[in-house]
Amino acid sequence: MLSATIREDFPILSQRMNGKPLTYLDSAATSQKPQRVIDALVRYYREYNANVHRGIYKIAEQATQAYEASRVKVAAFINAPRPEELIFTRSTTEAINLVAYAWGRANVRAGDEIILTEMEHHSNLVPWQLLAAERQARLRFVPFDEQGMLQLHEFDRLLTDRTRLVALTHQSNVLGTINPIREIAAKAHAAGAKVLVDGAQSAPHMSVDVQALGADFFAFSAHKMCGPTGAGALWARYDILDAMPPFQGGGEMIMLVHLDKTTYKDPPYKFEAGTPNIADCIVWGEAVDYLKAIGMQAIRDHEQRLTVYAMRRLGEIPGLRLFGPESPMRRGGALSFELDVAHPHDVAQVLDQDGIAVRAGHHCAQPLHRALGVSATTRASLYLYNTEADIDTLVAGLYTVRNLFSPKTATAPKP
Ligand code: 7TS
Repeated sequence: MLSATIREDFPILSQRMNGKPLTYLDSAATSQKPQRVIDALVRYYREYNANVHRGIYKIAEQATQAYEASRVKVAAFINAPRPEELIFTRSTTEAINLVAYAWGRANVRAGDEIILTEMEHHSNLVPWQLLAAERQARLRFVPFDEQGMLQLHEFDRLLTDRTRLVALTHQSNVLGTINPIREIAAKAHAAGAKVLVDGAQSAPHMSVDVQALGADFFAFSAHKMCGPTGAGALWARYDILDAMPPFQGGGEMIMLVHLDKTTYKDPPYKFEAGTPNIADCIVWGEAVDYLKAIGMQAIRDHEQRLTVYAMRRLGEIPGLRLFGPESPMRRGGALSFELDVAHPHDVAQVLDQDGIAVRAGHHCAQPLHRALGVSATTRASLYLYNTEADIDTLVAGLYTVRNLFSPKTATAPKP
């Protein structure tokens, strides 16, 4: 059980929104930050702000040490075999673009195929479209069924000796589906393909072991796991990184520069051109310490219990259709739904008046919504600081929406 005082770690949760206590249910978009993460950010700027890997004065060494210590923590968080395999980026989006640009251009040729799924976030779709157009490669898509589960027989059919890469999300940001990465990776490797896992929605919510998953690339963001915005990472196996050409060129990624040619540093520095996002990368380590102290299994268990409760309570609301797997074992706490009487944007707007923060729209997954046959959904997404009381507030808010848009069929939540 998570401690009941966890909410107190997050100062924003005691704020009011539109005169009501804030009920924050949009952690799939970004998580809130505990006080110690906020403090660590201020401490960096107040006490040891300096560029990394260059100064030989005291605070520059302190900043470099903290930056590299954070790399070690973030790498260990996903059980990476070596910290040098973890490249700091701006976000999941930048990490995936790094792979598409640097690895993709060196390894994908005309006629090659990349397998994605129909449930991808645009950041694990558009970079591959750009690469495929440039290389005359072909994208193939694994569909999902009415339960929001990938149709693995279709994956088996699409996987051939032309497949260079299988790139898919670990956990869907809309359906909540947790995909069977280990099984997919084993098959992909047997076919000679590499596997990229979009971990933006899994790393914050479950214990991740990139070695056990069998991934070759794993991308994730600090801001969805209690860390700051503007920091993310790409993990990849060292041999793959070592063979990859750089992504961006510039300072700090070089060994020797002549006017006509340059030799590069070893990974990870080869892929970290220019001054990195020092402050936020350092503070990400603080967020990792915070999550680890609570325990990722405890967080997963808490969210699973809350998801069961939320699914039951949402299921009581007339005209509400929830998407994604019915089994809480197969999903995380992203709860996307439609309500027959109101458009998702209207739902979110009415909820906002009650201090409830949810997201409405396509959640950067337009093809997924097309496959569901809807243009938009309302999404409530859970994290460690949410409680049953938040769900009750959401459910009461949804009855308000119902009764506002359909007064003739006015109903009330069950006591
Ligand atoms: N992949 C998945 C599965 C995501 O959910 C997101 C962000 C990203 C990639 C991109 O992460 P970023 O940190 O680079 O932006 N998802 C969401 C969302 O669902 N609502 O806002 C952002």
